[in-house]
Amino acid sequence: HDVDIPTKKATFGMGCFWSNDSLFGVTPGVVRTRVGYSGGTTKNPRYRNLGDHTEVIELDFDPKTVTYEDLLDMFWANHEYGLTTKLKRQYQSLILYHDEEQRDAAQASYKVMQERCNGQLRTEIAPASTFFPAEDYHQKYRLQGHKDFCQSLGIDATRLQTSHLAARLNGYLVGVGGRTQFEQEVQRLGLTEKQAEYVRRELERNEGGGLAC
Ligand code: MHO
Repeated sequence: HDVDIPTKKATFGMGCFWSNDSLFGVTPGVVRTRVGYSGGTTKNPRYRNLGDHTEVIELDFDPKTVTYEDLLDMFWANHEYGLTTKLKRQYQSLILYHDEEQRDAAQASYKVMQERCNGQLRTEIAPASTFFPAEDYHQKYRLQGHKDFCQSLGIDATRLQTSHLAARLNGYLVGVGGRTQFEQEVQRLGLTEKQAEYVRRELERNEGGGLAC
């Protein structure tokens, strides 16, 4: 389930966090993901009472495999509701940086995008502050649609936020990541042949769709 290597964090708001969770969960170099609320000041936000917080995804990534710049490219390319639309705070386009390097990279990519968007970009860049994990039912939302499968794998509420396998399956099951990549790592993920067959079936059924909220 778990991968024990040194990681760095990245935090992004890109619209509804369910689909971002699937997208980043299967990205090579992303080790773990969790979704939650951040970027605001109100205490203990909940989904039905977000205050001034935003839906964000928090990633643990292996900088030897994927760079923060790569992740920024994915950030810009995968917003649920676009980059220039006026949205409520819940869906704010948001980069929360964890160190000065991330801040500089975020600001540099922002400049390029701002030009491309004719000054209409609504993205905000801010230092990472308290991250409040979302309710269990939001974690690996797509994977949780496969209740029996989760049970057979021992994926419980805790593991939804800590397991590398859960992050991967949450993408593959909705057709993200692709068959080729799945076959390359299926051994490493430690699935039984029966479990692998189940994932292949869903992957093929959903390939090319699946991401929209
Ligand atoms: N369209 C979805 C968005 C959920 S996302 C966690 C809904 O209205 O339920 O914001």
